[in-house]
Amino acid sequence: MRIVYGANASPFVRKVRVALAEKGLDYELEPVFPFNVSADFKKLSPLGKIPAFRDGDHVLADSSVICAYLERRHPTPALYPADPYQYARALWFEEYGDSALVAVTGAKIFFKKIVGPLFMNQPLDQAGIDQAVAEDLPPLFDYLDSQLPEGGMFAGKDLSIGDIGIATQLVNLMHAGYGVDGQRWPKLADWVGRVHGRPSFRRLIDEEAPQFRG
Ligand SMILES: N[C@@H](CCC(=O)N[C@@H](CS)C(=O)NCC(=O)O)C(=O)O
Repeated sequence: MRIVYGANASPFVRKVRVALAEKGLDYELEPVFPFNVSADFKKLSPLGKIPAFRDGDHVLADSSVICAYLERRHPTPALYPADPYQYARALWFEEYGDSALVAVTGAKIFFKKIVGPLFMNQPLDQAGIDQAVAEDLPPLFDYLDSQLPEGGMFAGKDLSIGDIGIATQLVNLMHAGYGVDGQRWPKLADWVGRVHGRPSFRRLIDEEAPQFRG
């Protein structure tokens, strides 16, 4: 029995769920809201962060660790390229999503627009959000657009963990009401449409969206 522990709005939980879906693996989602987690949850995730994962007797934390485990345990379809350089690029873009991108799309936009006001009774900081959208996002999108081949993926020709790691952060951006301007970043906008259109992402986006309309 596989269990993903976490909230479906988390980009890191979504990264694991998309990897599971791409590999055709079933699982249950056990809801855990981050921040002030229980002592029992910290036995699964010592840093108290979501996601955690159970595969029978095996327990893991951290989306990157969980995805790497899934790849070794269920190698096909591969989400990590065989070519050494493309493999490293896939890891790089996963890391870029997990660090640089989430710092803006997560902390400065999704959290301020959705999590704080809707779930934590915090006032809306629209000026802070506007500033992040106008000043912090464009350099990240400039870089990402520059790294994509026309009609392609971030690391080799097939979907990889690098694509999933970037695309999952952009789902949160979309839930907050923002997107990638196709006039300014045409390759990135085209790529995000293709990746978010895959059944693995589409199903989760449709599941998550209703809770943010409000
Ligand atoms: N490196 C971790 C990051 C996970 C993470 O930051 N999750 C957030 C929710 S999106 C969390 O649990 N935050 C609570 C906290 O930092 O205490 C991973 O990839 O799983």
